[in-house]
Order: sequence, then C-alpha cells, then structure tokens
Amino acid sequence: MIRYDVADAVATITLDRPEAMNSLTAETKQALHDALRKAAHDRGVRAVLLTGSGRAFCAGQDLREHADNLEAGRGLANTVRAHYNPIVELISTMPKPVVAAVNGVAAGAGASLAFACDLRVASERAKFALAFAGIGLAPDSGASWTLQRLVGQGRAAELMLLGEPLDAARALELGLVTRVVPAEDVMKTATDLAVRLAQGPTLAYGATKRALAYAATHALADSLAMEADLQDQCVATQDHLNATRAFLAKEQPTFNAE
Ligand code: T3D
Repeated sequence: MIRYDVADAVATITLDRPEAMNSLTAETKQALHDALRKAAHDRGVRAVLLTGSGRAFCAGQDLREHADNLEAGRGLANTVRAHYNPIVELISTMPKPVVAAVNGVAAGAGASLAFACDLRVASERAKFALAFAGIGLAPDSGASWTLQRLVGQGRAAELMLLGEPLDAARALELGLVTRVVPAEDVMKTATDLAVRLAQGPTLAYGATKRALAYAATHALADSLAMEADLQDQCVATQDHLNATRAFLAKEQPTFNAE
C-alpha cells in the first residue's frame, strides 16, 4: 500500500494502490501516517517526497470502503479525526521540507494531501479535483485552510463549490504548483528538488515552516517576535557559522543539520 525508500537523505513515500487510484483505506492511512512519522524522526532523512504509483497521485478516500461503512451504519467512522488530521498535521509540522510529486490526478483528500506539502511538482497529466461536493461532502484534510492560502479565497471557493478539475497548466498559473514537467520527468524533477532541499540548511528550513505557519494566523507584532525567537535558534547553529565562513571565503557552504 505504501512504499518507503531512503536515498540521498530523501525519504520517498509512494502511495501504492494503483488499481484504486491510490485511494485511501483505513489501513493505507495508518501506513502513510507511520511512514511520515518515521521520516520525521529519522535524523538521516532531511527531506520527504510524496507521490503515487500508476496514473494517479491519490483519489482521496477509498469510496468502496467508505460505502461499506455507510451501508453498515458506520458513517461516522471518525476517519477525519483519527487519520486525515494527524497525517496533515505531520506533513505541516515536521521540521523538514515535504515535496509532492503530483504524477496524476489528486482528488478529494488526495488533493488536500498535495496542498499540505511545502512544494508541488506536477506532471503535465496532473489534475486537482476538489471532489468533496460531488459526493455531498465538505472539504477536509486541511483543504479549507491550505487552498485559500495558495490561490486566494475566491478561487478556493470556486474550486470547492463547483468541483471542476483544475489541470496542471492552470494550477501553475494560479501558483498552486511550483512547476509542471512532462509526465516522464516528474519523478526526476521532484527528486532533484528534494535532494537539493535535503542538502540545504535543514534546521533553518524547519524554522521557516514554523514561521510561515505561525504568521498565517497571527498579527505582525507577534510574527516579528516569533521570527526573532526562531532566528536566535538559527544563529546558534553550526550550519549558520559554517555558511557565514564559507561566504567570506567565497566557497559553497555545506550544511549538516547541526
Ligand atoms: O468520513 C469520510 O471518509 C470522509 C472523508 C472524505 C475524504 C475524501 O477524499 S472525499 C473524496 C473522495 N474521492 C472522490 O470523490 C474521487 C473519486 N474518483 C474520481 O472522481 C475519479 O475516479 C478520478 C477523477 C479520481 C479519476 O477518474 P478516471 O476517469 O481517470 O478513472 P476512473 O475510471 O474513475 O477510476 C479508475 C479506477 O479507480 C476505478 O476502478 P475500476 O472501476 O477500474 O475497478 C475507480 O472505481 C477507482 N477509483 C477511483 N477513485 C476511487 C476509486 N476507488 C475507490 N475510491 C476512490 N476514491
């Protein structure tokens, strides 16, 4: 259901149910959560890449399992609280960059997962579908928070209410993805980006994620204070000292996450 591979300090997590468009059963969500937690805690991992196998990134909730639950009167199976929310929290709060390689369609909670990542590289074949309303649901897994920050409230409302799929070119125009590449290049491009991030100032990247998340919900004065606290932490790192010395010596810095 989930593949987990580490190379060059990048943990690649692959949703691997291509026959069901990598949709998410309870078991898959648990395995995804475990993989993300493993990546978050492994000091040898300095960036994470999330992708899907086959022609989809992720089609969201597995609707076969969901229908079984509904038919059996288990409609309130609480998967949003038990699974989706912890997954999104992990992606957002782990102090390492998370890149989505959006190889194909990202629908419902699958789109939400892509939006929760720090950067998105899309295949020309990628599509984002806010499919929730199509089955009588409201957005979950953070989409109501992330999407309007990425594309603005008006466009987020349009995408969520109308549910029309957004193709990769339009997603790029709206700033929803970092870049769009031919389908055969998406994994290499996203992996190169993740490797570049894994070689960067990991502790400063963690602080950057915290600063962005904090500033999204706080006033300027509070955000300035938070930036000062986070900068105190960054200034105290060996990486900062080394990089400053490297600048003065006209050399490329090396970052060791220390
Ligand atoms: O309490 C709760 O659980 C609430 C939580 C909700 C979170 C959510 O994610 S709600 C949104 C759920 N997802 C959707 O509504 C998307 C459903 N899928 C689609 O709209 C389309 O399949 C796609 C746009 C993703 C792709 O369309 P297309 O034409 O490229 O492929 P297809 O033929 O529709 O799908 C291929 C196969 O994947 C097909 O199986 P089959 O007939 O060949 O055996 C299809 O049933 C299966 N599949 C696609 N999406 C899902 C799925 N199977 C289970 N669950 C899916 N979500």
